[in-house]
Amino acid sequence: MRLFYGVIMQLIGSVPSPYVRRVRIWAQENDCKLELVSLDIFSDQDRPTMASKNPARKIPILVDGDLTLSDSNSILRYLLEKTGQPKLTWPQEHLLTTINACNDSLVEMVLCKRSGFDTKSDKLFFNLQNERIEQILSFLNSHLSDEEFKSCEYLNISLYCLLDWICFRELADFSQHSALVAFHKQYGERQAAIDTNPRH
Ligand SMILES: N[C@@H](CCC(=O)N[C@@H](CS)C(=O)NCC(=O)O)C(=O)O
Repeated sequence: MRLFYGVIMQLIGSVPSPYVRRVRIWAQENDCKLELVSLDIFSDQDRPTMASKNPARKIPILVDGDLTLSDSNSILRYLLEKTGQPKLTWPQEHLLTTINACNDSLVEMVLCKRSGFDTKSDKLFFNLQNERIEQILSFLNSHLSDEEFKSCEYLNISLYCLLDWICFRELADFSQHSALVAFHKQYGERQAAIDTNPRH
């Protein structure tokens, strides 16, 4: 059955972004054609393109004909509906929000580092992010075998993108969490993970 026809949807984003990568992997795994418009979102040249599509000035952005959507969570909900697939259950939403919180904290820390702050210094903002990141990684490590997690493709994809981005950017150490290490290695063998690898 041909699910997508007409104009090909565009995904505005960048190759390293873990949020963009989630959508790309999901699309590849679900035979959903997306054209990636790859931007350097902090460059003077590309920033206006992003800003013209999303006042929040964040990626990913999906353009499907007249419809523009931002935020990976909304984009995924839209694509699930479009392909006639069930929504995430509430426990799965909770797990996704938890993965997002860890990812968001890491994005904030990267931006702080790029702004010249010492993110290891004993400051409330950094302490809160570091605590959240550590606690969530530990929580996820012990919930990988939960049925809610295992049965949800998008949760698997989102966690993989988070963990692989952590490794790629050397942002945190999860080597003591053996379930996360094994999951990262195993998911990384999937073709969609290989095809979206930001290292090449
Ligand atoms: N909640 C958003 C987060 C997206 C996000 O943080 N994207 C980053 C790139 S990985 C971004 O655009 N950052 C630009 C900024 O914070 O100014 C989502 O799920 O799409």
